Amino acid sequence: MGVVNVTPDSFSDGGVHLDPDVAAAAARQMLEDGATIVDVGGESTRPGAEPVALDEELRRVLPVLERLEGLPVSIDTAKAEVARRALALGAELVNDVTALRSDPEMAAAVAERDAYVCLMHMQGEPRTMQIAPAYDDVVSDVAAFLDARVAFAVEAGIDEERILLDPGIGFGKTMEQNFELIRRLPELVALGRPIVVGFSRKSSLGRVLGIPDAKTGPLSASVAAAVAAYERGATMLRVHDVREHVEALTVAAAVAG
Ligand code: HH2
Repeated sequence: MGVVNVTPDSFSDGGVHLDPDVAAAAARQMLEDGATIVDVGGESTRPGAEPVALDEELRRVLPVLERLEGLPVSIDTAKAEVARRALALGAELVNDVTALRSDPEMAAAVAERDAYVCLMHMQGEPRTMQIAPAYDDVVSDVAAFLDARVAFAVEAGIDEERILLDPGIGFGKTMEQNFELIRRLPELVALGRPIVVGFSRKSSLGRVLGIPDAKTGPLSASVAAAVAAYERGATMLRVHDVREHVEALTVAAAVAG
């Protein structure tokens, strides 16, 4: 999954794709480079981010979605109206980092179109989530949360076969907790739904390299995290640098046989 952030403030690529022509061209390049789908988002969820109003989010993403009609697109949003408009323009997947908790209309928006949905774990909310993340056991807690969100989604009329799950790397987690989630990924795979992992460029990848106040991590570290997640059962890797990840994952798949 290639990341196309149409925002001024995303943590690693804010402002890069604000022009819809530039964003659409980047998305097409990602698909050419081997992405299965591109994830278009108009609201940053980086630590400390402030929410974006509906009108502004629509203004950012709709021109990009219009330019990508007919191509495999995911919409990264927590707002049902944004999801509805994206699905009407052909998006196939709704990537909701709040796992259907933020907008009471979101589950219906997904169900009425029989769309795919990615349910992600987050402790707290972006503005404050990195202040003091706390768990009994991070992996069991995330697994229990995701299991409960699947039950909620199915109850709301979403076909279980359409659901993907994501541990939410960096969303209310310390560096150690992020790495533990990858180490013990098989415990999330055991939930029975495909697992999405988004470790690309995240700050834990800079911190583990010895930069305590890193805001991002380098490409080499992103690729290592993606391969480690793949080897532990991840189905989809959400990444900014598609070509390099496709190359690395092709090799990892060849080794796996
Ligand atoms: N991470 C980000 C945003 N959306 N969605 C899923 N399913 N999983 C993730 O790990 C994930 C996500 C944050 O990364 P990015 O989109 O690059 O930054 P920002 O939120 O600052 O736009």
